[in-house]
Amino acid sequence: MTNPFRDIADNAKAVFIIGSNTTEQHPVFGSMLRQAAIHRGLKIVVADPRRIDITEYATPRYGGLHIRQKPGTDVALINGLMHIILKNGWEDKTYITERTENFDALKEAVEKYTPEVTAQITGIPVEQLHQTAEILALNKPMAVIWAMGITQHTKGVLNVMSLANLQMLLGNIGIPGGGVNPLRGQNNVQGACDMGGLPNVFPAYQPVTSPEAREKFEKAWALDRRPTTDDRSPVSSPPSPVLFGDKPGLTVTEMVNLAGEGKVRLLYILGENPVMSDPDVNHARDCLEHAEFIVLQEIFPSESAELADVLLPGVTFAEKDGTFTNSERRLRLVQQALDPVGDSRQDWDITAELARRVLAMEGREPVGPQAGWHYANPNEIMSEINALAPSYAGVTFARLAAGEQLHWPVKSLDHPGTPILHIGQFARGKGKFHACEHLDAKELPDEEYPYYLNTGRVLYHWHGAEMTRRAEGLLEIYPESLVEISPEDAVKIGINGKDRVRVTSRRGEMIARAIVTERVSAGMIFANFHFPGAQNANNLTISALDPTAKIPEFKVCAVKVEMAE
Ligand SMILES: Nc1nc2c(c(=O)[nH]1)N[C@H]1C(S)=C(S)[C@@H](COP(=O)(O)OP(=O)(O)OC[C@H]3O[C@@H](n4cnc5c(=O)[nH]c(N)nc54)[C@H](O)[C@@H]3O)O[C@H]1N2
Ligand SMILES: Nc1nc2c(c(=O)[nH]1)N[C@H]1C(S)=C(S)[C@@H](COP(=O)(O)OP(=O)(O)OC[C@H]3O[C@@H](n4cnc5c(=O)[nH]c(N)nc54)[C@H](O)[C@@H]3O)O[C@H]1N2
Ligand SMILES: [Mo]
Repeated sequence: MTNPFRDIADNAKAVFIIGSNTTEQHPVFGSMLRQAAIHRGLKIVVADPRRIDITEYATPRYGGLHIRQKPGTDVALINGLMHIILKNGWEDKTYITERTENFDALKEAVEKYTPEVTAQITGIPVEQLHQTAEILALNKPMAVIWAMGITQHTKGVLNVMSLANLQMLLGNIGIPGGGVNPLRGQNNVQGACDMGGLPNVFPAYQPVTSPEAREKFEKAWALDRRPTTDDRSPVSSPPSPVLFGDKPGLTVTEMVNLAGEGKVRLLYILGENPVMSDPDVNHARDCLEHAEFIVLQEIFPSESAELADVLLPGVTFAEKDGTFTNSERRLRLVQQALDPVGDSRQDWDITAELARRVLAMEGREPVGPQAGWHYANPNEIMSEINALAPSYAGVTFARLAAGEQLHWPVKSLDHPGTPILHIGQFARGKGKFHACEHLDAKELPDEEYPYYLNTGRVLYHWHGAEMTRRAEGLLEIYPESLVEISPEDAVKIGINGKDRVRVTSRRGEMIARAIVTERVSAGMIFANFHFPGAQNANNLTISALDPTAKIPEFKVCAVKVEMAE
């Protein structure tokens, strides 16, 4: 997020929530927004195919609106809104001139997304498009908020660029109460990305393709060159350091497919449950079965444990010291509250020992000062982070323990952190508009598979639900997978209440109980991936990927629905 939660809740005049089920999936922020609507007149516009809970506050009574697009039509919707904004002269002309470039290309691209064309593609009435554009443009500052409804598409990157276009057009980036605000998912996924848990960057987003970045990390992490069996060089020559490759690695979605082709032979999986969470999971399981060796580091023997050759018991958040970085780039101190259970060990300690053993087996010696994997405690790891990741340079456990609220970049020990990004200037200098065109999703409903399948989560469970299916109270409230079906479609299918339905796609089937609800509109159903086996929506999903981000199209595929018995 460019802006903190509290800043948006206190300072935004309007928010545009697009593809985020905020009150169920980010309940703390969701209730801050709800409070702001009630107490200070924050206007909430929601663009979501489903009537999610936050839409109760996106009504004319609160000065807001809920618009329901067809799944996968967001680029057309956002272009259509920008078309109306430009026609009315509501754009921020000074901001565009001073802070952006490539505006003409954007203008040209949105020209053809007239309200009529946009209504045709998105299914949103023309009148509502006008109302939406007006609320978003005339209430400044306006913050855009999104989550997986925007990113989990084959054009997820185009969706995100379109939202950045909208915010630059309105001059809403780099100001309090505005910004582009993707809500992150897993509690520390932001921190994992910051630390280089991505295939193309070192910690703090320093690209592996950059010679300066590689040189810096080679100095810190280099090993001596491993003598190979055909090495004829004289023994007396000094070992030369192993250089890092300059090619980005694989994303997780690519690894699984390549395992199926025998090109990835070993997988070391930490805290992920692919047998539940991967798209088209029947195919994913086949691929994983092809891998020669799978190591799984977990806190429970999950569904994926059946595929693993070795299980390494890690520890839960309550048994750890360290930091989590949340969605607003704020570092939170995590302090161990419980002793680890049984033979389990700290996740970092397991990984470090594995690394040391591999080094020893290969007879390699660390050359760089930070290459030996000898950490006594998380504090030492944080010192290494301070030295190598510029945006975390000034983050220490001591500062966090003293109660400082540090949003990265924190450039030095006396730097106060950066709650709002891009004030005055963008990281790249001028903000660049990207012209984006609407593209259809990979698989759309047809005669044989007439319904859109939309997938996601519910309030009471967490993904593969290894943790939440162990909580009795939660299971009492939400004991099994439910498939949301509209009242109109329920009549067509012949469902009467909570009957069991069989949902089929080109890739598999799911059998679960229906819940008849106006949360979904006619022609689409919504299912989750919290329960294993036949109840998992990922039996149905498609593994089509966004070409740049390689994120799967979890939000759109085609299915048929019939009574199961
Ligand atoms: N209780 C609970 N909370 C969680 C999680 C959990 O499992 N349980 N998971 C966490 C994680 S890792 C993540 S990533 C986040 C996810 O948080 P969200 O992205 O908010 O959750 P999803 O259920 O994926 O729902 C996305 C929203 O997008 C809408 N949507 C579907 N298709 C489209 C579309 O084409 N366009 C638009 N604009 N919207 C669409 C859906 O109707 C839904 O309201 O939640 C986090 N919080
Ligand atoms: N159909 C569909 N599929 C989806 C999505 C969707 O919207 N629709 N969303 C996708 C998204 S956004 C996400 S983030 C993924 C989530 O997919 P996963 O990451 O596979 O799901 P989790 O259930 O969160 O798995 C985390 C595992 O880590 C373990 N764990 C928890 N804490 C620790 C720890 O401290 N140490 C270790 N070693 N292990 C730990 C838990 O027991 C759990 O089994 O699902 C994706 N799949
Ligand atoms: Mo996520």
